[in-house]
Amino acid sequence: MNTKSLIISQDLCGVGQVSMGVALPLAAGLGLTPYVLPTALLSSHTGGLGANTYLDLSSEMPGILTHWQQLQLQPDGIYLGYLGQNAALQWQRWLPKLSAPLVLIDPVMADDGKLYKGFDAAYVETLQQLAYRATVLTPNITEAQLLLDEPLVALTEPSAVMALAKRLHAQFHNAVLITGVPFHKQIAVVGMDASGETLALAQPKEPGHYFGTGDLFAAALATGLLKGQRLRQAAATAMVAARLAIKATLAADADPKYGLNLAGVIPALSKQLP
Ligand code: PXL
Repeated sequence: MNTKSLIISQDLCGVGQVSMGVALPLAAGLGLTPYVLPTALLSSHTGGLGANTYLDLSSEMPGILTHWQQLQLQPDGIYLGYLGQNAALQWQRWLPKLSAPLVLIDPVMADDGKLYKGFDAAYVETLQQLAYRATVLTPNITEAQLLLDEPLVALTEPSAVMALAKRLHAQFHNAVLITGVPFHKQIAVVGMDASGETLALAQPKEPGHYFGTGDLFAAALATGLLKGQRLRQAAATAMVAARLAIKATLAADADPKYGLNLAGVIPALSKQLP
């Protein structure tokens, strides 16, 4: 098969386009072959749209993955985002049984010093175990601190964030990109590649909070890497994707709780990617 294949495993939210709702159109629209493994079905994301439903789909995962093994799919990449505790435990069992050159884990569980609704210390521990199997990790600052059992403090100095990325790299031996790093009036991604070479990229920050931006960043990063970009280049591509989507959301005057406007992202990225 010429096209690269990517297992995408995270939740599917009916309203509030985040996680699978972002990753699937992006990966498919850019020509990857997605293998879709939803971990939960929610009426909406959990970030302030009211009383969301939550159907845990983790009990389906062993059957699905067993079938995929029979198909001998040999994915080029595996991308894990928001999972939920039971699905994270399934991945702890299943990741060692699969092999893929790219294993991108976005340890979605917290932001701004707080765990998201529904997550607890046991979830943090499971994600710490999973992180050892990642080839690329994309936490925000809070998630990076949780992965390292460090106090959840705001970091304002880029050097402190770089030091955090170095500690993650030393602990988990993979490429690390810490996302959403505030840097004056900009927003930065700070980290290092698998060999320990550092990188820091910044771009202007739009005011406000945009749901799904981290998910879009991770999905675009996975796509860029599978299409042969180096980490720095793929991170730059993913930052452009996030900025374009935020600008389109702003231009449409849409409530950002309902997710990002992806209309311009796929044409723009397909020009940058082979
Ligand atoms: O965008 C991250 C995310 C993914 N999945 C669910 C969420 C969120 C953030 O709120 O609630 C269910």
